[in-house]
Amino acid sequence: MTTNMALKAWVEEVASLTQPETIHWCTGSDAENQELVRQMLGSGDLIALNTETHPNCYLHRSDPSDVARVEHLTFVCTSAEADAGPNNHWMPPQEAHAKIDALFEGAMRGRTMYVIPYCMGPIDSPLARCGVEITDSPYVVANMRIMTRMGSPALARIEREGQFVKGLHSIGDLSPERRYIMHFPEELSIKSVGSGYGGNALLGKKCHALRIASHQARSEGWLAEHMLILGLESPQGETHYVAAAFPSACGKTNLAMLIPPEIYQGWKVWTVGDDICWMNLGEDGRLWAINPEAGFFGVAPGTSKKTNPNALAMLDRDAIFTNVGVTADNQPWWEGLGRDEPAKDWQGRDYVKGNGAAAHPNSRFTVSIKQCPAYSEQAEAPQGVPISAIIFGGRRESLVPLVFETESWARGVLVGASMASETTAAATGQVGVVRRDPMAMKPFCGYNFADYWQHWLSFAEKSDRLPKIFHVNWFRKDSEGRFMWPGFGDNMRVLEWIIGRCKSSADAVATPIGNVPTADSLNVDNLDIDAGTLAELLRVDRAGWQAELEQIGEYLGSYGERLPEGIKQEHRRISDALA
Ligand code: SAT
Ligand code: MN
Repeated sequence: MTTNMALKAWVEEVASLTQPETIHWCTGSDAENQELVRQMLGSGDLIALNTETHPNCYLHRSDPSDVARVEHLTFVCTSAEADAGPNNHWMPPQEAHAKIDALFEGAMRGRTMYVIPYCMGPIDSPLARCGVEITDSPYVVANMRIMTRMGSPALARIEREGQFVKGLHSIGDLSPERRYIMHFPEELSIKSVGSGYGGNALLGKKCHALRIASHQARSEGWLAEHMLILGLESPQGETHYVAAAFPSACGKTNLAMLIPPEIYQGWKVWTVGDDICWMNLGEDGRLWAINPEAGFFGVAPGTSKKTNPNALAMLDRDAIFTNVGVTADNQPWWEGLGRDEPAKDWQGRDYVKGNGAAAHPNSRFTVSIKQCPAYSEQAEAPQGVPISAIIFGGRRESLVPLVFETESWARGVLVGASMASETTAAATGQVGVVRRDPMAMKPFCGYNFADYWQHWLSFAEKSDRLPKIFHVNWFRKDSEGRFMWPGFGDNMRVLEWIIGRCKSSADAVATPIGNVPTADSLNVDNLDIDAGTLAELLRVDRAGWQAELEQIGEYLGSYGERLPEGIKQEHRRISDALA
């Protein structure tokens, strides 16, 4: 229980609405986790995997109609519709409460209601924020235990500070017709019903750490972003930290823990986070970042010894797998693993070749960040890490160069605001359609994008030591549909150039959209890439960009009156330079 009266009253109120059989306050202890796992093995919520190859690893199969985020059922419920913006689905708060409370009525009958106090960020960090999730899903508890600092220390902080974000979750009847994910940023609260999957159900993640936190960050003067954080250490022992925003399922986890190619002797990448980044200005004028999460909820398919050896190394113990296939000897399996054969698919059916994928394309692993071989001790630093460069990137098979540097903060904000990417399986809906995904925050910004861009722009008035902003694209394809850039570990070459630009030691050519590497400033030693392909990857196609800028202008124009002058100005400047 708790000494915080607001929390106590809320738990009582929720219990009388949802009518659980029992209430369990989570402490986060090992014994508690073991008991939960035991119960879930009994109920079939978890399936034990091969204990020799994968000790303490479990498989969860979600309902086949519940396998990804559902953006069309996700609402931001501010009092004024314009505050949620054209980028969000909106409902008036009262109507939203009424609609969703009706679905919570009696929803936990016969079930245990878990109360999960959690902290997003290092437990003693001034940048961290706490929340409490109430859920009837033991699977959510097990995941929150890995993904957040959960249990007694978080409750102690809540009792000290008094403030916390309220998250109410029930799997309900898992029916897509009775599924909603509602956010009430003005009340610092979240209500989610009808889904047990990932970002819909682990409320600390996208719901709190992005949608609610972005809203909070705006009023408090910081940034809550959909970014990985990595440290790049040179052979001389100098470490630069980089934050990078890519849409879901575009390789953030791989980039966050990449292993540099052999020619990069003595270089090392340190992982601080793979998905979310909270940044605040330090007294020194630099942006300091923390990873609010404590684990990875990573995409399994495509993860192999070749693409991400660090990920593979952390997945052979103490991990939860969701919707992957299994081999005949009960090891987890997914497309692109590059070893063994599946015997059962993600729905537990016998695997038949040619009859669909064994692992769902949005199948996931949940694992503690501390198991990552590249784990950075700085992930626990209360003050965070100082960011030298911010990278934006999308999945674009044409036009967008491998990398370019923006000439100023305001230009970087425009480039972030104009980002576009092909959609992926991380959300339900069509895959492979190019859509605008500003700062990779389209599904996650808890308020009007126009105000969000203004908030970003405002940092230039507060500091002259802000990070440099870059844009990258690992996903260019040639006329035969083959990827032109090898990606994965070789992205190190682009990171080196980026850090080189931050230190004024790497060369660049100015173009209307920004600075691209000179032919010899990007290290392509030992890389099987011909000069023509490299030139194409770095080329700025004027006519193509003119058309792109026109589309960007139309998109930005849809934000109407609220669109910041600074954004219009930068858009005009690039358009003029291209004319
Ligand atoms: O399901 S999550 O929203 O947590 C994963 C993602 O889409 O990035
Ligand atoms: Mn994400």
